[in-house]
Amino acid sequence: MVCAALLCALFRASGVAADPEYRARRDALRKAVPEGVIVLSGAMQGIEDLRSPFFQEPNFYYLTGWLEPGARLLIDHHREILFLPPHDAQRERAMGPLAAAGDPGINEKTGFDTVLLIGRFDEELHAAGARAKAQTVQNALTRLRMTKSPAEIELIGHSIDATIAAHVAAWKSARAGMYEYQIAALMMAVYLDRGCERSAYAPIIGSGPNGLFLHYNRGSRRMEHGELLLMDVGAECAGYAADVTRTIPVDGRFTPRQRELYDIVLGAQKSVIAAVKPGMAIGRTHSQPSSLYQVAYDYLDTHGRDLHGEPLGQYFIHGVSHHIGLEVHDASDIDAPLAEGMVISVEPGLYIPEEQMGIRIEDMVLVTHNGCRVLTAALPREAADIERIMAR
Ligand SMILES: [Mn+2]
Repeated sequence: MVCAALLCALFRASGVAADPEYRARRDALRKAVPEGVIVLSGAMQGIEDLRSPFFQEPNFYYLTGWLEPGARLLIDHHREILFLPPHDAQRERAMGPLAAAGDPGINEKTGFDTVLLIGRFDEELHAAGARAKAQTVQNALTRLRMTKSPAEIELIGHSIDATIAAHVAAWKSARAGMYEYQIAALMMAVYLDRGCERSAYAPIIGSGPNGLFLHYNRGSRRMEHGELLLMDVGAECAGYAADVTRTIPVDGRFTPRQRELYDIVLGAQKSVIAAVKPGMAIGRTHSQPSSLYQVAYDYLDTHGRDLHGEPLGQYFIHGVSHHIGLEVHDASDIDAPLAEGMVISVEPGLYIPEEQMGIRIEDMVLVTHNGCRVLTAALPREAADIERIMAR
């Protein structure tokens, strides 16, 4: 994988907090909340937390890039202070060296002019005087996070590349007799091998009837001939999530009915993608006449029929879009109109219990000044292309 120096530094990040982008984000937040005192606590991790590696709180990571536990941030109109826990020999014997206030070079390492021991926090908060309007800060931070910087879009691109490779690997391996967890395992192996930290969410590998469950993550079923396999799987690399779904035929060829329904979902997805542009609403109910949700619903409801001759709109049972960034369902005001620089999913689906079939196709798009760019376009979604790649 080739990447520019800055991005390489950010990728599999450690000690990247000094990147000026983080300071620029703090400046932007200070401007958005000029009156307030902003306090954020980073995630904690005890030495007894053995199940998962340290995972920074996303807002804290967004503002600091800091990846060690127990930190705190204070921003007021003229200062920004990073508070760090003191050195703890026992803890560092267990976890490896950790930074503390007073270390040589700590300002360069953190990107903060002022780094203090966490024990100084109360005193500094008192000195800052005014109280933050918590809601205002949250809203301002959410608004900042909704628009991705060029560096963030590059990082999301890394997550997408790794995720696409995982999906293609799954297509080439899937066959009747395999278990869902084996598909999850091979997909995760692809992106972990590329340096990604983790899955952005528990992989959803639903074969046959399990495709009906939106967040099915048990992965325990054996795939049978003639079934569909729904794979909603995305990597998290350098903190950024990918979120991609494809639905493929286990045997490598869609049946005529599977193909009919697949093409309807794909058609709905294409009409939503064509409708994405600044000013458009994502929408989540029928209350908004012009929204991405409505575009998807209208398409699905006017194409095809169920086994009783009824329209298919009733089988579209979730939202069509959400923001993606540091979190797979990223901080967002879902009612805010789209704007250039936002990254969202487009994921219509049909879930028909009577036919034991769930089909979802999910791509990630970047809102541009007059439309959108499909960031995940390198992963085919036409039925014929999927069948060609699966041909064996
Ligand atoms: Mn999604």
